[in-house]
Amino acid sequence: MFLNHYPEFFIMKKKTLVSIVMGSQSDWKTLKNTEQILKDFDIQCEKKIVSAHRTPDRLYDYAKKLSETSIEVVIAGAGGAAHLPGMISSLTYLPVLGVPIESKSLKGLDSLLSIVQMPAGIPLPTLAIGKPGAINAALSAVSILANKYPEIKEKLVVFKKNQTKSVKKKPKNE
Ligand code: RP5
Repeated sequence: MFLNHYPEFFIMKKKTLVSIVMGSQSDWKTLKNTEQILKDFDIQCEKKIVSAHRTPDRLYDYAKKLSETSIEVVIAGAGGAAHLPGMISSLTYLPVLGVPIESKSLKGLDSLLSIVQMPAGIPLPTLAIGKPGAINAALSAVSILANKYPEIKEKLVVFKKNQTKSVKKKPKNE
């Protein structure tokens, strides 16, 4: 009976549903925040380094093979001339969420503009620069998956309620 109500829950437990992909090892300090949120929701994810410019063949292989995997959402982070998320979006039908990494020279404005300014026809929902974007990309993936997996939806509802409760009505004196 329980199985009839939550069939997807049991499938979800075994499957890797999210792929976190980054242009460089240096992006991990931002995207580890994405992984942490997904862990909090018990969502399995994989992590990969794929550079649009340094490893173009790896990028093509990765994106083309996504459809043969259990992945349902891709979170792609890159910095500077950040072409990775857009290229992945152009090569797959899966939803791809872009995280602009805060770059050294331009504080991530370059990353943001490279990711967000996609031509019509290649969708790439783009989050904020840096850690807030990394966290919200994970929560966006949670929202997408919540439409299909009741267990994830329940956790998301609780998360939002707790977040609201945690905001004090008045500031504490310091
Ligand atoms: C991009 O270049 C990466 O996404 C990274 O944010 C940036 C710098 O890479 P590293 O020089 O730190 O490897 O491709």
